[in-house]
Amino acid sequence: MPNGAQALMQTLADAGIEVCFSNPGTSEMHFVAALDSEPRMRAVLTLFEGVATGAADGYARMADKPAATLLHLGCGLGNGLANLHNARKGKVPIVNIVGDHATYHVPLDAQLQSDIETVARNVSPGFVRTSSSTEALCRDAVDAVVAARGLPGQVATLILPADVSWREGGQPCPPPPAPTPSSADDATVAQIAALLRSDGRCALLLGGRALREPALIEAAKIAAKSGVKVLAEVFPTRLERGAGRPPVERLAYLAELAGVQLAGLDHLILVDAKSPVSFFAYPGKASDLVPEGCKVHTLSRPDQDAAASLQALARALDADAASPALQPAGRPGRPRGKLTAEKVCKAIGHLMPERAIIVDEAITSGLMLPKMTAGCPPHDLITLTGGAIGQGLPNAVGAAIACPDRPVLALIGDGTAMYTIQALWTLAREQLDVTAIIFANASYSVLNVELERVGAERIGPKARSQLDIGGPRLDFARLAQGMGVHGVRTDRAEDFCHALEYALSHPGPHLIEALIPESLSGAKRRILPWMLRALPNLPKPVAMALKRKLAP
Ligand SMILES: Cc1ncc(C[n+]2csc(CCOP(=O)(O)OP(=O)(O)O)c2C)c(N)n1
Ligand SMILES: [Mg+2]
Repeated sequence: MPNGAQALMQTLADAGIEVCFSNPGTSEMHFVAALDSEPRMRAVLTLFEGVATGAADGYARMADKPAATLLHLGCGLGNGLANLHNARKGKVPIVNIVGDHATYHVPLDAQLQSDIETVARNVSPGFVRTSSSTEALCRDAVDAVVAARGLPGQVATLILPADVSWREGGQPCPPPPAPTPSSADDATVAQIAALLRSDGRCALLLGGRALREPALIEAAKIAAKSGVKVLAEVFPTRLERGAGRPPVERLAYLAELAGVQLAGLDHLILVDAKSPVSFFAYPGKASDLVPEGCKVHTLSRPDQDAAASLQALARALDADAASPALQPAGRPGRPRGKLTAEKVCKAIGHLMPERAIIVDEAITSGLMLPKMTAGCPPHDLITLTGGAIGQGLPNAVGAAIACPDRPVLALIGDGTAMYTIQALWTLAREQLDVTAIIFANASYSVLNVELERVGAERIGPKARSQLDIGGPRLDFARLAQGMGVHGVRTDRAEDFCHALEYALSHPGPHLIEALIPESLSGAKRRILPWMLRALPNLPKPVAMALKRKLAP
């Protein structure tokens, strides 16, 4: 009979889990040893738990099924928490295997003893279980996989005491078939169809799975027939976009700009999306972004099939045969001269390869990315769903493992890059086809904008210094080289284009450090809060034009 760990490994593989992103310790040694008993399981070592969890997130977004993580007790899980939070917000499935002390060792309160379940509950509220016996372990694991894969996907945490892992008597357990999700019922579809036929101004707000191509096409057909506005949530888990696909207008990050997009609506119809709220609260500003008098309806909940629900709505509106508006192909020209964030985005638009996966954690430097890449060949866009930075490089690891035949471009702010810089080492070790582009503006630039926006009284040098990462100057090209990744540094658009062409034509990983000024600085930054405050009082076309200029 296999031991617990071997049976668990087989059970996970039987349930379709093929990758384990790990950072192990002593309590996980039997699980580590069991990796060699299961040829279907790929083991990917990361040098920090935040890389393991972020990689599992990126993997699941692209593979549409969970990976496992292997984490070391409460502290290891805690180190991985920020990216598990991002996965939770993105409704992404992950199965955490967290090692624990042997059951009889727990009461002794040894050095690494901590309350793992409490750490886990924050990110996996739907499933936290400490397996209590080797016999029950595989049943527990199947329950974890079932909970994780959803719909909606979620983070499930299985805590594995060392003795449960090492004892004989493991009993592999087959997974149940995945259930077929329901779609919106007839009454809901009929009610929403009636709204779309009425005189009221309506918008569909798409999130989660509704941002994949099949759902987008249905939404675009509905829009072609009924004139409904189609919006996407601010930070999509995975948005399928590019030439030949229906374009969709994303809600803006800045609440004031989102307010302009939502102004005047009578009905907001949610499709696998949350009703929109401001990212943060600001003194004197509304947190709920739904305009006064606008009613919120739900076509499809996160546990339902968004594409099928939209298809039912299209049928109810006789829109099945309507022609959806599709994004025409087109790329920006080749940028020249001194490098800026906008020129980096332009170069990416100019050179983006076919079937790319774009991970966007460029923060302020990515403002022009949507515009510059709209007409590029079809690609997937992964964004920062939970706002906890340090997601992008780990996501790129996971996305590249999920889709080994697709190029991955990870666009990362310099501040953000340092949270999980260890991901570079895993990129090199696994020889992943990832090009990381670091927007080196030597600043936590977005926080400078926020400092102006929150209305802080006086901003002194001590405050400013907390947002300035320019001294000592980070050297990302050398950090990359130190972790086995080919790295270059550039401050000219011509050189950047050459570096990107080289990276895209030679298997990765690569890192290109783009030395750029802040996108929002000086007068632009000072005027921004005033402009945002003025927006609600401007005529809508003027306000929309300003919105498009600031955040296209
Ligand atoms: C886990 C976590 N810690 C801190 C923050 C606060 N935060 C938001 S953006 C940011 C700095 C981003 O800097 P950078 O990546 O250089 O982008 P830039 O603002 O320069 O465009 C920080 C520290 C956060 N969002 N998440
Ligand atoms: Mg920065």
